[in-house]
Amino acid sequence: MKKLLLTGFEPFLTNPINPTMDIVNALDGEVFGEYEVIGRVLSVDFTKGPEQFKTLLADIKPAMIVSLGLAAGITKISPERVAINIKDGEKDNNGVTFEDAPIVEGGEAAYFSTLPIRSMVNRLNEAGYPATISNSAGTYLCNNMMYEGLRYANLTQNVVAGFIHIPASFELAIANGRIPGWSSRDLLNAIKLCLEECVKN
Ligand code: PCA
Repeated sequence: MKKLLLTGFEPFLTNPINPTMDIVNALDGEVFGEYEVIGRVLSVDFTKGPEQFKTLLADIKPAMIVSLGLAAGITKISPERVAINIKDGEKDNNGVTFEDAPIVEGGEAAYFSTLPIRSMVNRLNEAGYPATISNSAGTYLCNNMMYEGLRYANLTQNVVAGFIHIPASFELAIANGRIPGWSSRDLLNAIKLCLEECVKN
């Protein structure tokens, strides 16, 4: 059976919870079409995170890579359109920051997602879930992992990759106090619908 690597992230910055963890743990071992999901949680660390991700890619040899990240404050499930070759912004969980730095020295400026981002948004909207395509994954760890996934997909035959940002869960919204949230059940259901669309193509 083909492998679908589904990644999430640990908590970071001011977020004591990362709802992507529960989703990837819940879907680990599930089957979607011809794919078995391998769910894994990555460190929010510019050194460790990409290393863990590359080790998983080498070990699992996935045919599909779907990475999830929390974007605290958004209200809609947001499949990302593009990853750019830049690291910049806030401290990672090891206290490290970058400014205007490339992820890969001399690498491609950007990669477009090869997941069916429009179909995912349409499917979610039809199911009653707010969703939209996002045109920037930022310049933090999420963009970094999306870039690495698409770089791998570009260097490897028959691999597709991409990234989906999700809103906070109710639990995180309560802990934070200033951001909107979704129920964990709806977040999980929405990602299941996204994966159903991904495995159709
Ligand atoms: N979101 C962050 C990194 C980890 C996560 O879940 C981001 O959007 O870059």
